[in-house]
Amino acid sequence: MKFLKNFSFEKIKNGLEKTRSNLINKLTESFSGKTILDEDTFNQLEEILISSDIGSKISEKLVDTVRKDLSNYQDKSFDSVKDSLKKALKSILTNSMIQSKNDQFHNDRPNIVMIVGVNGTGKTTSIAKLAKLYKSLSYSILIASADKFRAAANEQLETWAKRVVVPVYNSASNDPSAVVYDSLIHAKNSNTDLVIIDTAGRLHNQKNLMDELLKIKRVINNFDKTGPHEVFLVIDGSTGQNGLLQAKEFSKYVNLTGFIITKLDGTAKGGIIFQLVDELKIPVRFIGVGENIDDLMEFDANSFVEALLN
Ligand SMILES: Nc1nc2c(ncn2[C@@H]2O[C@H](COP(=O)(O)OP(=O)(O)OP(=O)(O)O)[C@@H](O)[C@H]2O)c(=O)[nH]1
Ligand SMILES: [Mg+2]
Repeated sequence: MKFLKNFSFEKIKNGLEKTRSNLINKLTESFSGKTILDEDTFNQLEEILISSDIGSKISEKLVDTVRKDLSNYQDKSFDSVKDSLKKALKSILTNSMIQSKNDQFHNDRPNIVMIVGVNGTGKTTSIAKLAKLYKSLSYSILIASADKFRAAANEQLETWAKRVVVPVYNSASNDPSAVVYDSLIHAKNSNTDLVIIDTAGRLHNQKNLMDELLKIKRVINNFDKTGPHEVFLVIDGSTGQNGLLQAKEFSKYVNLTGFIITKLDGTAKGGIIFQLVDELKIPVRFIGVGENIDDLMEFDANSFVEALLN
């Protein structure tokens, strides 16, 4: 991982504090002191997993795995349960995820990254955080200000971009696609490595706004038939099951290449990540664990699960 410099297990652990303590406290209560694990305990395990939004289907599968593992283990302590659970959770994430390489771009410049999602999930602030990460790899970056819907969207973007000293492309046009096209030309002329496109928040039932995404995609495609190279859906981790719906709806319009799951620090329902990956077969690429500029982490299945059950 190239972002290792920014990577902090401690931060992930702190960010997942609420999800972890929900899980660990309940698990400890259920399992401590038990030498025989009866059906009742396994049922409790399933309930605990469901309460962190891991989903009933996956929770059932996980419990089956733990039951099977434990019948083979000599040691039927809580630590064994945790070990088995960790293994099973990691395999959900690694089985379903295509190998995603956050630090590898194709050679033709600019690489085009589109950021989409419903209102207020953390798109704009995550873009600044992403820009900082990519800047640390010495990429030159331009952020396209293509949210023409919300008042003062551009000012907010400018403020965040200033903090990471990355230029923002904006124009007088009210048409997001026109801003995107102009920004790509500008990036090409200035030999910029990476264009990150900020888009307006939209709900899947706002047909005109969803259609606008198609138009932006077409404009990018006309500029470079291999683009957009990445389309990240930003999901607020605390919205739970609704995140699944968002992912399914946005997938109908754009070819999502990854998720950015934000606000994990504010929720006990971080288990939603397992459902998203399992059901949509789209990888989580970054996670947001706080409001500061360094609080976006590259997603790593191993660290995530370790932090969750530490
Ligand atoms: N605690 C916490 N807050 C976050 C995180 N990511 C974003 N936020 C906050 O979420 C709020 C909304 O963030 P924005 O980046 O403006 O969201 P947006 O998706 O661009 O919003 P719209 O453009 O209105 O759709 C801000 O107050 C952010 O600081 C995170 O990982 N943790
Ligand atoms: Mg925004």
